[in-house]
Amino acid sequence: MGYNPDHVTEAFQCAAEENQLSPLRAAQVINLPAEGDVWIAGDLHDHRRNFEKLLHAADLANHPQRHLILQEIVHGDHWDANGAEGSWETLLKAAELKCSYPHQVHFLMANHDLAQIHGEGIMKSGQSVCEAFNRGVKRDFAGRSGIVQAAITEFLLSFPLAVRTANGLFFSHSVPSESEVATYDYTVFDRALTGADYKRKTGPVYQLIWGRRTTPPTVDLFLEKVHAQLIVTGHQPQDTGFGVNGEHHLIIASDHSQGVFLRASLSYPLDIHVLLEGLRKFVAIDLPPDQPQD
Ligand SMILES: [Mn+2]
Repeated sequence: MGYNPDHVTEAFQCAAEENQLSPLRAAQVINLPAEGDVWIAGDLHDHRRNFEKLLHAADLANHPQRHLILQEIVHGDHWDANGAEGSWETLLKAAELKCSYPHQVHFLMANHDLAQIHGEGIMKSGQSVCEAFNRGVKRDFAGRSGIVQAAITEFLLSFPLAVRTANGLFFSHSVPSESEVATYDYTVFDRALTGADYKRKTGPVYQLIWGRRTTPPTVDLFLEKVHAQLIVTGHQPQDTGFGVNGEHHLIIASDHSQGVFLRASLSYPLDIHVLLEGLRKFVAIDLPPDQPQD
């Protein structure tokens, strides 16, 4: 396999530090500058070809005012016969990308990240994806897997909860469920977190990243509380790549070939129609022939 556990550990540690110390970060939120553009993918779930396409198209090296937001990178379809799952490898590529472009690459905390941090069960075909992920790390790092595992946990814990823009966009993995929005603890974005914030069902971090099927009027209330005009989330699967939930909420998915990513200006006025024009399907992106296939 050829991965050096020390180098891998260092890459995850470097990326965690860059996440924590970003000058754009205030508590749990990244505030993007009002110039350039932002590209965001929905849930990736180790879709390696889409990840390569996204990096190729975004061309960060030649667009220093472009920001790229990634979410839910772990837990995909690369399983071996022994039930080990290999998404740590794409997570490493994302960490290396953060180290190479610390001011341009950002992450959003997602529920699969939190499950992996806690080592608790999200099941897929009767198997715990978190245990499968750990088996993948053990398989590939043998006696040194403990230190790699710890660095991965630190990296996932360093993800901010939200990214916002000066022109009214708010990005988070999801929004709290219908019944939670009115009483939600909105201070979670602006302070240091404690164990209680992550707690199953009752913690505001948990509620933010596990919420589903929130109705448009309730999403509007959430937006009012966070002082934003539009929200883009992942989390809810989208067969056609995206879904529009009312006039202010766009949901995107990036874990299949019909998936999409979004490009938006950081300086021009936006509404849902402008946002929709910035969607791009992964099938429309061609990779040079030497790129890895998925
Ligand atoms: Mn999710």
